[in-house]
Amino acid sequence: MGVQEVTEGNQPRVEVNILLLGAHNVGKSALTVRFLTRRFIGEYGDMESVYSRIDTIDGQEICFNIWDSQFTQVGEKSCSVSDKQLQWADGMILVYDICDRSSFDVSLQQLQEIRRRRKLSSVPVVIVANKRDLRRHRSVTGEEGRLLALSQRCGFFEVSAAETYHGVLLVFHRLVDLVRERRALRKSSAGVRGIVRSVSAVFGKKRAE
Ligand SMILES: Nc1nc2c(ncn2[C@@H]2O[C@H](COP(=O)(O)OP(=O)(O)O)[C@@H](O)[C@H]2O)c(=O)[nH]1
Ligand SMILES: [Mg+2]
Repeated sequence: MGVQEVTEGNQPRVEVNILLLGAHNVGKSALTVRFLTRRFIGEYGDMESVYSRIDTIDGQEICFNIWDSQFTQVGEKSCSVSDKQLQWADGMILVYDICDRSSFDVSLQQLQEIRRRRKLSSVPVVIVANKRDLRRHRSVTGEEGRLLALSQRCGFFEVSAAETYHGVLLVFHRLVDLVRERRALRKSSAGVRGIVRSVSAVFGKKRAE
């Protein structure tokens, strides 16, 4: 897990591994490319890859490692998120297409799968409703997306990878905030556990007498 690699300003660079999930054709690659290059190119092919980009946010260097995954599901009940992906990711972006109802179902299913398999170290998730520019053909309302996010403690954004860079940028930055909050929380609770342990080591004996 990665807060390492000292940079010039003495502030350690923060590494954040972000996994994009969601059904086929929802715009995972479009969102990734938009974030990396600020551009929308239209056709992306079916490449699966991990990309990196370094940004400075509030004086802190952040290295985004982005895994643009491909949706594969063999059988009805088989897993669509691999163990490797689950272990690798510090945070996830779950994408669906607002015009494709079945892609919304896939994101619900993937979310349940993630929550079930990474129960002990729950991972921050941001749900992204993409293709907002096509809202005339919408089949999933904003409320449905927002409710799903609320019920599962996820962030939520409705965006258009085709139309704007800014909305996409917000998604990635929000996820990084959540990941860093989670790390700080884990660190401070580990600290408290350490104090409790040393206090018990000193007083434990007395208490046991
Ligand atoms: N209108 C519109 N089309 C989009 C948007 N995002 C992606 N697409 C298109 O949807 C198709 C699938 O996108 P892609 O990124 O390859 O989806 P992936 O399979 O989830 O990686 C491509 O033809 C994209 O140009 C969007 O926000 N609006
Ligand atoms: Mg793709």
